[in-house]
Amino acid sequence: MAVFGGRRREENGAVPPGQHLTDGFPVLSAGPTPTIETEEWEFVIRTEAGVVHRWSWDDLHALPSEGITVDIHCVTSWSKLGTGWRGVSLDTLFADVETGLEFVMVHSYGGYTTNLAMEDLLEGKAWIAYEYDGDDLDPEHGGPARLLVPHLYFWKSAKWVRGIAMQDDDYPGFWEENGYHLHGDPWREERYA
Ligand SMILES: Nc1nc2c(c(=O)[nH]1)N[C@H]1C(S)=C(S)[C@@H](COP(=O)(O)O)O[C@H]1N2
Ligand SMILES: [Mo]
Repeated sequence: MAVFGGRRREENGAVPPGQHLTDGFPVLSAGPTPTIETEEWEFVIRTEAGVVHRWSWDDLHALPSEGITVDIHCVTSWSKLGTGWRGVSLDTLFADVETGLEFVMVHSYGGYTTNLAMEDLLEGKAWIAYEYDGDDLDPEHGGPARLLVPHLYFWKSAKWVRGIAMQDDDYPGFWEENGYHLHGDPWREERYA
């Protein structure tokens, strides 16, 4: 067991440069935690043609879900290894979406936004997650549901996710407008622009 512990993994390079491990689960929110009833919750993808794909809470749960075990990395320098989630792959949600654009803006209940490239959302890289550690996702961690994009710094994993709008360029979201990097790869230390 010891060889799979944090220290050995750190020595193996599992922790990106400039990061340290935490066993806790810090809460980082730029504003108050919004209350969203699952009866009212919806997730939408809007294309450049104005087509809106819409999922209710029940619609989301009718889709195939995946258990996801991933390391997460906050730009404020904490990393947490082996976090366990359940959610629906963005590949599933984008299956019937017709778009020629390569960038998106992710929108949250409460107004938070973050920009992403399609290549960081598809092919098993991102999920709409609604369970953490076997339980419903806590509101403070983004419940009812959040985006999970673990290969990028955790500010890209929008809590209280509400929708995705296709955009024709990599226009910045909330933190990106305030100096964070447009992309945010922790292995390249893409922290600030
Ligand atoms: N809607 C929303 N999503 C957000 C944030 C936020 O302020 N609002 N903060 C981001 C940042 S900076 C981080 S590090 C993670 C923190 O998630 P946690 O509070 O579950 O640890 O959420 C990200 N997603
Ligand atoms: Mo963060």
